[in-house]
Amino acid sequence: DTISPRVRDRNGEREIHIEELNMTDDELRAIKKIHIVACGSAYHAGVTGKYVLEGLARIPVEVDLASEFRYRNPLLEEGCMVIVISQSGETADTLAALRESREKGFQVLGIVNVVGSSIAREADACLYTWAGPEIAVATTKAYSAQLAALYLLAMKLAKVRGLMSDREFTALLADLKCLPDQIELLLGQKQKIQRFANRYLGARDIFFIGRGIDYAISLEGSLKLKEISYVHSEAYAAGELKHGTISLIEDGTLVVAVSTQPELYQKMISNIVEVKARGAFVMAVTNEENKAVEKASDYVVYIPQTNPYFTNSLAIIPLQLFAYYVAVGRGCDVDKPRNLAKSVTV
Ligand code: F1P
Repeated sequence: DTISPRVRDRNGEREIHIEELNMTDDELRAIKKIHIVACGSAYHAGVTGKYVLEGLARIPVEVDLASEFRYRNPLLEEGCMVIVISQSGETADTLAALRESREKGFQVLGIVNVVGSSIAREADACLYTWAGPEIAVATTKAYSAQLAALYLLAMKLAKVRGLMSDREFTALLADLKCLPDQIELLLGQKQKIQRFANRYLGARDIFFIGRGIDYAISLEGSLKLKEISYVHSEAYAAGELKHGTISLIEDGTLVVAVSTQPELYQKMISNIVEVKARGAFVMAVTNEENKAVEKASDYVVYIPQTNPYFTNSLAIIPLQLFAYYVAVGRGCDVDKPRNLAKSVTV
């Protein structure tokens, strides 16, 4: 049940191991609902987690910003497990959410990178992401590792709940194990993405749209761009466009359309057509088989074939590269984004 979240396990460090959870199958089967609480990129990993956990394990999942959760006296139902996700394990709002949940008698699982951190120590169970100590302020590696941890948890829950056979589990695990090499392949496209990013160094606004799991990745792509390049950016669920957002599209506005879910290809093409009709320039991030999107958009980046539940791990790479090259092109120090701290402890 292991998967390396890293591009390559260069240092021989540890891999995420679902058995580290230390929860029995009966305990896992008793979970009726999951409440994920986190901040920033960890929250975005949680939004992806909601789609994957609900899809594979058929457990209802709510995702909350820790800064909201802690101040609204949240209602947690019996049988609910709280999952807090945090790279540092020290984020004040996330830690407060953990403490409040435990005080109310709920079991808390931490998905944490820093060993021995407050969240790791205080959670009832902990799944370490083992993304290494050299974490950037604008999380990239830890985010990928958080996704891998959530996939594994969803698969484990699906298996103990009798929703996934051993064969299906093994097949999904094989797809997971391909991700590091597929990420390497995507990194090979960095020059192409740099050339594209260079056209947008002076952009005023950049929008990201997607549906379902692609909405989750749009949120993270937009955050990465904002935090390291200081270009204003928003992410929208593509179906929300016509409820107001469409008025923000002007001639030449870049819209990044993420479309990795085959059952939603057609819907996304309609959204691409809608924004193009208002003058947008559309960069699509999609699967190779989705040739129709190539016709509908102005620029395409393809991601390698994987299970639809895992596409965020691949689609995030071109979005991170895009944010990186816009930032570098604008002369920003990507390692020290202004006003941001590696962990927010107050
Ligand atoms: C949460 C977070 C990071 C972000 C930045 C500020 O931290 O929002 O996602 O990149 O470092 O804090 P954590 O709880 O995951 O440590």
